[in-house]
Amino acid sequence: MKITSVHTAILRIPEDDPLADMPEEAGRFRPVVILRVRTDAGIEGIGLTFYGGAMTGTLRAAVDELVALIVGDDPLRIEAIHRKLGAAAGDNCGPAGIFTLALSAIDIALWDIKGKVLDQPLWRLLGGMRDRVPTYASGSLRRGLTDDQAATAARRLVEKGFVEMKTQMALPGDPSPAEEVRRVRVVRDAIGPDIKLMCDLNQRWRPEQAIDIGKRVEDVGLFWLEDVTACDDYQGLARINAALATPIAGGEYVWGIVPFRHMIEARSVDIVMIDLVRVGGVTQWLKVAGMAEAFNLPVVSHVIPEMHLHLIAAVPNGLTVEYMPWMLKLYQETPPIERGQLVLPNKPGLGLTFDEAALKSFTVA
Ligand code: SMN
Ligand code: MG
Repeated sequence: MKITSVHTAILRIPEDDPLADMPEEAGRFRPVVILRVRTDAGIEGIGLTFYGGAMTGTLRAAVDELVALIVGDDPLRIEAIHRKLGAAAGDNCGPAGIFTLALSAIDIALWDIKGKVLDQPLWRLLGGMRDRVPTYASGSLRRGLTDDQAATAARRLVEKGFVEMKTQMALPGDPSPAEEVRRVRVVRDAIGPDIKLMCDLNQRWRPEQAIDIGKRVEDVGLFWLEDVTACDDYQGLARINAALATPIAGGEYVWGIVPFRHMIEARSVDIVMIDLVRVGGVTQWLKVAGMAEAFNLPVVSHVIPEMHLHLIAAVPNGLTVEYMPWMLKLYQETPPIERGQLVLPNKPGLGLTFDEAALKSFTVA
């Protein structure tokens, strides 16, 4: 089998909040690069990538330049393609940033093709540990909301049937520790004790702040505290992790597979979060999951639940899928949630088909 043609586009997706209808700022868009890879067997694989921000045109160009190099190649030889693209560019201008983001879109599309060729959904092809996975609502309970808005949004999520959800501290401005604690208690009080509640700091605390506020919120019973300080301060994270009873999660901000080794060896995190586009695609995501398994650690996903559910379901140490609904509108159909769990699709590959009308309405270039 050979890759015969490739196509990319840039889309702008509205930044709304479909889960709790509590957008922080209306009228904003997220840029995404989508990729289609076609083969001589008539099979098409889809992939995408993002985080390019104001450099999304550059990211698209990187995908175009890299994917052009594999036209004519066998799409099932994914490691060989990684090596080829590394030698062509990434070994010199990588391993992080635009190269890895572009590589991930290609890797995802190749795995979609492999699933379709073998007529298996990815989660079964990659391990098939379970056919339903826990999921948590994300993107609604943001730090920029007022306490009242956060409480209302949290109650809406419970009404919608979510049994796990994520909020944020590190509030805007220069909040006191007491203000930080107040916010997370407002959310906990709105949802009651039985809902799993995670909290993201997005690297905004210093280690001593994380230890101080982390101790003050221990009785809130958080399922995890995420990215409590700079993502690559492995020693600082380890100090925080040792000081707090609440599990520490991290990993979404690091690139490729090697930083996870340092993070895990330093005992910086209890829960390893792996981002499909920053890690280098499905191929590399699975390697990090295996590394975490060897250290007796669970893994969780970051954004794009419609793809990540396959990976969390495939591996034995998958814990929960972040239900961040940004990109769901790109597809004709996305996996349903039943009793707080995502139901894995039985269609081959990713099981996703672009909604052509939606793509048209979001396409800018
Ligand atoms: C997050 C970060 C960047 C983009 C989207 C979401 C956040 C999360 O850290 O974990 O959801
Ligand atoms: Mg996060």
